Amino acid sequence: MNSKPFTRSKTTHAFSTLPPLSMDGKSVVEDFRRYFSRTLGRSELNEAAYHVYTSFAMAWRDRIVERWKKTQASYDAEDSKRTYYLSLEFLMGRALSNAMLNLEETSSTTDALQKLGLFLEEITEQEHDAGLGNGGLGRLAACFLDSCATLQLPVMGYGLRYEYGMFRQKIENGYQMEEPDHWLRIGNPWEIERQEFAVRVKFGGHTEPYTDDQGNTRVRWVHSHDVLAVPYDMPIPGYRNGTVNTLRLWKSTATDEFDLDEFNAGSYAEAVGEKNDAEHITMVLYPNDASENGKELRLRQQYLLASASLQDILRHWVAQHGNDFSQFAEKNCFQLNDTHPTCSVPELMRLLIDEHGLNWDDAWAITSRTVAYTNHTLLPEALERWSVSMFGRLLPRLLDIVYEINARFLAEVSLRWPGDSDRQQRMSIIEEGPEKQVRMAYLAVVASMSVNGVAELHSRLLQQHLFHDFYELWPNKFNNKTNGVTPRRWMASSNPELSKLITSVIGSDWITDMPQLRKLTPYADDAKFRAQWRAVKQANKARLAALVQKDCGVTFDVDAIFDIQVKRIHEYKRQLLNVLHVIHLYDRLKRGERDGITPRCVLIGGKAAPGYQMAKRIIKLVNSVASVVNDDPSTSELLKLAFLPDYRVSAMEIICPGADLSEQISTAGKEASGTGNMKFMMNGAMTIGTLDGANIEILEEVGSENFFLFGLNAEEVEAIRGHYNPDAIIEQDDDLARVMHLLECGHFNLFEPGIFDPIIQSIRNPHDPWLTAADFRSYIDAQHSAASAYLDHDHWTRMSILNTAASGKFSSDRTIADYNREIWHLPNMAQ
Ligand code: 26Q
Repeated sequence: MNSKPFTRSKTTHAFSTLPPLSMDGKSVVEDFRRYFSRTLGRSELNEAAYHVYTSFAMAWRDRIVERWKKTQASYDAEDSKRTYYLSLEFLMGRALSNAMLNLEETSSTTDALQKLGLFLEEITEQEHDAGLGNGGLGRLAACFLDSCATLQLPVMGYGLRYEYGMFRQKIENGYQMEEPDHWLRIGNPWEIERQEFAVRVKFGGHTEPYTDDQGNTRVRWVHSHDVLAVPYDMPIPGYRNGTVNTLRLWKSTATDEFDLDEFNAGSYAEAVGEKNDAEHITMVLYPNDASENGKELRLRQQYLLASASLQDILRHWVAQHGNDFSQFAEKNCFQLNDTHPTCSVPELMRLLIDEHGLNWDDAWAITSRTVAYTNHTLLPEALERWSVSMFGRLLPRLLDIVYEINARFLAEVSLRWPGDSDRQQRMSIIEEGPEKQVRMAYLAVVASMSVNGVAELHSRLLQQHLFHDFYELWPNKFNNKTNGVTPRRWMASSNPELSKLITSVIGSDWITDMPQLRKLTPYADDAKFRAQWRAVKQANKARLAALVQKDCGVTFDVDAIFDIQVKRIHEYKRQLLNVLHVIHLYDRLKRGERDGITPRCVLIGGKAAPGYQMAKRIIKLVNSVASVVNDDPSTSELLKLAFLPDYRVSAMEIICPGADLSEQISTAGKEASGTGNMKFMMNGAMTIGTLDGANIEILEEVGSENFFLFGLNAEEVEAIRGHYNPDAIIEQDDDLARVMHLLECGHFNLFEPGIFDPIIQSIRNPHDPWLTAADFRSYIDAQHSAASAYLDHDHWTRMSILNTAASGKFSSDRTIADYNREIWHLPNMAQ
């Protein structure tokens, strides 16, 4: 498939000596005009908003490509160690404003555009979000790439180029509707197709032994149905440092050989049908952020990513080092983003043994020293398992290898704990039972040199529960890497006014050195600074209110407290608890209680997995309560509730700067980390939250006087199970009883009787895993404290400043520095 190089290589040399492009705004805009009128062939600026965006992006892309080539050439020349971040999801959002921020100041471009009557904001608005992820895990991968490039680390992302990203969410009659997100339809100026690096990936067929030239018995994988994986590269620019890293996304296509037998038999359509099957693999992102267990197409996606990426990496290795793998483990690291890319373990073994002739022990020494695994969940339903029969049918050679890994591993277990057959069964990578399963998390743990959770509590729970047996065997493998988010996108780019204000007092170094934000602490006592801070917050609230008006038709008053919960809809995240609080406030207002009530605007947003009925029902409840509350003239002055449709990265860029109160209210022990909590904190929101995930570390950094804490902790949650009695709690709590009564009498669903019965039952269920009723009282009390605190604007603004000042730990630069210091050991590659 490789295209032929030109024979006269002097031509290539000629390109590397092109003069650098000017960064002056005028010359960027000149290039933009050339792309618009000559390359895209358009003439009227005002009739072609999308083409304006594309040609402007192309002008910036040129400037990135120069730096990109240089960076990659320097990595090759230095032959430094590299890390590959393997992930089924990269939730990149928009690229243009990020590219402009990271490359250079943008003011001169803004001026040059204005001379043409164009506004930068209108242009950037044209870009479609790259929504190639579900939520936290996918966005984390995107923040990590930004930090790796900013820290000048040789890290490359590998993922899938889904034709359709995360579905678009519409709300009809209060219900979620899903629409396909064909984000590539109008083209993507940020990707470069690399046909020349396409690779073949095998599926199906079977394995057979054979004897090679040297008389060794080996195995080959035959009669497979192959597909072609074609890479598309996206540039990842670091913050003003000349580094541009790569995100390589695979698209599946058919190989060019049609099935000749079928073709000759006249089955043209069947032969072409096979082409379709191949193209289906990367057609769509699975929209579940917990589980969609056992779907064959999902396993095909996972293997395509693993196989294509590893072949690509090994090709590059062989081009540089020949077939000598003695230094491979010193020079390469694979970070697995959850178990989704864990096929990489048996696939690396297969490639090293079957394709490169290594023996088992040498291949295992390489694999087990290069792979590292990050876990993102404790929820049992989210742990990946594949039926052995499907796995073997689709990936027969990999199943052989998984069995061999397991046999050798169990031998090690029985050496350590002789005769403990219980433990062997518990730890086996293959789960026995009527339908045998491959436990992907165990495979990842066994093969990895490092296993990490994503916040202190989460990592501790992994060691004490999910992976306890493994922790006893290999305590040193286990570690924590508390998540972080990039301050470039989540402050500098999305909150320019706050960034300017911060920079005016402490300088701009905080953008790449977030702990410097601590220097803001004394300014919390400075009345003038507080006034400026509040003015910025009010302006950001106005921007958010405009979005809510446009997308929900609900009017938010910027003087009210903006109380916000945006994240995937999940029972463990307890959007339901939030709604119960809104109903409680509504009830109090209806009872005529007005004294000391703080005007409040509550915003909830997020997508439910299309098959998750309870989550969809919760969305309906939010919308039903919203229409009652907002339409009631006796409450709507003081209380508003809106459900924001189609929550996505670009919406969060407007939401988090405008938030006063950040809802982080999951049942303790269930949210691995959370990352939205960090974005809100940086932008000066106060958190109302449980002792869960990274909330605990946020509380530690900011102090309990600047955080609204409530609820059971993780130990208490486990201790209460077995004697939890929600009916008794409801009976003893007047406020909760009244809220339940409003729900149960159908006040919010007069025309659709019974639709909320499953929700009511879940609250009253003694086996409710999320313990909604248990935390109701302390949640209401914490909300009450927040509301009172908000009435004292000066005090609130003080706390807001202190939250930003304490948020330095939650930069993904710190997280990546931790990964690098303790796992990857990559050199800094200043350009
Ligand atoms: C699994 C099997 C089949 C199809 C889909 C999936 C699947 C896809 C996505 C399972 C899980 C996910 C995503 C999980 C996720 O986003 N977890 C979140 O990760 C964040 C980053 O570490 C944490 O902050 C959150 O706490 C965690 O919920």
